[in-house]
Amino acid sequence: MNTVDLNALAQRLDAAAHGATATPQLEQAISLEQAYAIQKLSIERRLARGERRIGIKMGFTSRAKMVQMGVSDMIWGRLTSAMLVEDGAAIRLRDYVHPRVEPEVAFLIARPLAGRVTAPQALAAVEAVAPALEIIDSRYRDFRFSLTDVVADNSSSSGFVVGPWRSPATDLDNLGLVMSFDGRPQAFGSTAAILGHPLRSLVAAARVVAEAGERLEPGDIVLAGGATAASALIAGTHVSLEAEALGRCGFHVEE
Ligand code: OOG
Ligand code: MG
Repeated sequence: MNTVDLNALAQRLDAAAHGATATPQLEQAISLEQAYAIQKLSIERRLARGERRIGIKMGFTSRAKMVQMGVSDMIWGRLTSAMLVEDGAAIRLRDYVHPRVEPEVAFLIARPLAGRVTAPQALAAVEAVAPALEIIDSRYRDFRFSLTDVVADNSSSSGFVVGPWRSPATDLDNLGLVMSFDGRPQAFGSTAAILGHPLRSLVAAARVVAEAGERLEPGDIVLAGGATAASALIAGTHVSLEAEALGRCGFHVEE
């Protein structure tokens, strides 16, 4: 275990993401702690290129996602400014390896939040909530990975679109979600699929960042996790999410 070159693996995963080229699954067995260390080192490479840290994403917070990927532990990853796609903007398929999209909910943080908090305490730290689409892109060949592989690969973070921000008083319990490709429904879900209530994902986010010695900062965005299985992106399509009580967001996919 001690012979794992964390920096070399971080560099390899960062290069795969930056160059939009697939890399083989990690050949060595690594611990979860080492996987998060690789993730942190790979993000430091992005920050060194001028990207800013803008929040975190939670993963495998719904059964649908766990079943699709065969991973049953919650994971998290870091979001940077380069991953933010403006609502309504276009992305280019060639900038990714094999991107997929999934419907999510986003929280905007108003006050520092970290550690073991209750759902009301977490909600009190929220400035606003919004519908969101996460563009995930595993840097691993065939989009296949183990738990530690995906954590090292920043939990497949590659892009995200956030819709209009709404009052944190918006009740997030069991809101219908429809993700469409060119107006045709592609996936149906509910915010209740996210740990029963998306706020539980924020509670978990506060705990995991604290375990990493960090905290959620004012202005941070937290993605609660996909409510449905992810769908592969197709060039020439318009992807949209219609979320009950939250509104819509979307983006175009170019070649
Ligand atoms: C890992 C990322 C999981 C989610 O919302 O559950 C995730 C993956 O599926 O590649 O983003
Ligand atoms: Mg996700």
